[in-house]
Amino acid sequence: MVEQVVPAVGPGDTPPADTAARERAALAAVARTTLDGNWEHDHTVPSRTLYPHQWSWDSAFIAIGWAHLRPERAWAELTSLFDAQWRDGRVPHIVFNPVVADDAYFPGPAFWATTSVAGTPRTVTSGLVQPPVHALAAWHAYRRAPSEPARAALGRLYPRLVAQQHYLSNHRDVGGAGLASIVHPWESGLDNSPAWDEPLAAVPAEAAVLRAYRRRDIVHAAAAHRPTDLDYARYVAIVTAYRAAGYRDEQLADRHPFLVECPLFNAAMGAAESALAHIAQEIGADPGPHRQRAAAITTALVDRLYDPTTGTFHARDLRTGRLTPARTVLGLTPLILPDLPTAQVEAILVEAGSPRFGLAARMTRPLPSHDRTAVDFEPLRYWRGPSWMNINWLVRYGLLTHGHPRLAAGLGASMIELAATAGCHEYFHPDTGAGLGSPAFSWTAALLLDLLAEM
Ligand code: 2M8
Repeated sequence: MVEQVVPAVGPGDTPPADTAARERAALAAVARTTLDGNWEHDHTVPSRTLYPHQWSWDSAFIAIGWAHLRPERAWAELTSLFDAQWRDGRVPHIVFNPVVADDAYFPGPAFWATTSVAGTPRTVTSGLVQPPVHALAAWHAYRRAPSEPARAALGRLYPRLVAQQHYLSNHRDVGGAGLASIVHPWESGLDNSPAWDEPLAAVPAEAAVLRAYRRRDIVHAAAAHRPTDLDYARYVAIVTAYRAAGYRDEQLADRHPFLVECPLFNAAMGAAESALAHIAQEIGADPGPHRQRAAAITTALVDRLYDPTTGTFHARDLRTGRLTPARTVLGLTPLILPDLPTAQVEAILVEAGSPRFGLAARMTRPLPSHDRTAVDFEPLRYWRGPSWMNINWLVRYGLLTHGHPRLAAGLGASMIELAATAGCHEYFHPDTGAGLGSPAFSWTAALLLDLLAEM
C-alpha cells in the first residue's frame, strides 16, 4: 500500500496561531513520536521495555492512532496480528517477535510452546485471547481515513474478524447462555482488576512456584504497582492447566480452574457484531446476521451480568455461578453496545456519575479503573485504581453512541489534560494525574491522537 502521511493536527507544518492550538500540536507531536518509536516493521509494541512483542487489543487501539498518521500502518498492524490467528479462529493475545530474546518478557515463547499445537501459526503466540475490540477499531480506523486501499484491507480482514467471533461464540460459550467466558484474567485486559479476586483466590497455587521463573515486569516497573507474586503464581497455574490440555476448549467446565463471564469482553463481542454489520455493508456483504447476533449478545449480557440491586454490570464466576461483588469500571463498558436498553444506559450513567467514578460534563480526572470509594481501591496498583486511556476512550465512545455529547466532551477534555500534563504513560494516578507504568505507551498515544482529531 502506498505510504500516506496524514497530519495529526492542523494543516501541515505551519505553526498554529493561538496557544491552545500550539499546545495541541505539541501534544500530537509527542504522540506521534511515541508511536513512531514503538513501530516494529509490521506492528507496534505497547512499550519497548515492558511489552516488547505484539499484543492483541493494544494493536486494535493502536490502529486507530495510525489511521490519523499513516493509514497503511493501521492496516499493517491489524493484518500482522490476524496473520497469527489460529485455525480455530482465536486471535492470540501475544504474538512473539522471534528476534526478541526469550527472557525479555515473562512468560515468553518457550513457556507458551504453541508451535507444537495443531492449527497454530509458525510464529510463537500465546494461547489466550483478549477483548475482541478489533472489528470496532477496524471500522473506526476506516472511517477516520477512508480510501480504496483501506476498503480493500477492510475486505481482507472481514472474514478473519468473523472467524474470531465464531471462535468466541462457539468455543467459549461455557455458560451456554450466549456469552463468551474468559479462561484467564489476562484475557480480560484488566488483568489485576478486583473483579477477578474471588475467582482467582480459588485457583490453587503457591508463590513458591515462581522460584522456577523470573518475572520481568518488576525489572521495568515498581513491584508495588504490579500484581503480587501470589497473583503471578496463579496466572502461571491457569496457563499451565490450559496448555496441558493443548489449549483446547472442550469440557472447560469440567477441568479449567478459572472461568468468568466479563462485562467488557462480552460488550466488545457484541459491539464487534455491530461494527461487522457496518463493515459488511461497506464491502457488499450481508449485515443482517451481524445485527441479529449483536442484539442477542446484548440481551444475554443484560440477563446474565446486570445486577438490578447494584445498578451496574458485574463479572459472573462460572465456578460458583455468582456475580463477583466488585464495582469496577468494567461495569460501565456495556455502554459501547448500540442496542443497550435505556434502563441499563441510565443505570450506567448514574453509576459513572457517582463519587465512585466521577463522570461529569466538567471533570478534573478521567475515570479510575476501580470504584474510588471501595476499601480495596489502590491508586498506584495497575488495574486496581489507576486511570487508563483505552477504557476511558471506550466509555467516551459509548457516551457518544447513546447521545451524551456533553459528558463525552467532559471526559475527553480530562483525558487530553492528563496526557498534556503527564505524557503518554501506560496509566495514571487517578487523583494526582501522575504518569505510571511505561512512559512511552502506544495505546495512550494512539487514542490521544484520535481524541485530538475529534475534539
Ligand atoms: C498488560 O498485560 C500483560 C499480560 O497480557 C502483562 O501484564 O504482562 C495489560 O495491561 C493488558 O491489557 C495489555 O494488553 C498488556 C500490554 O499492554 O499489558
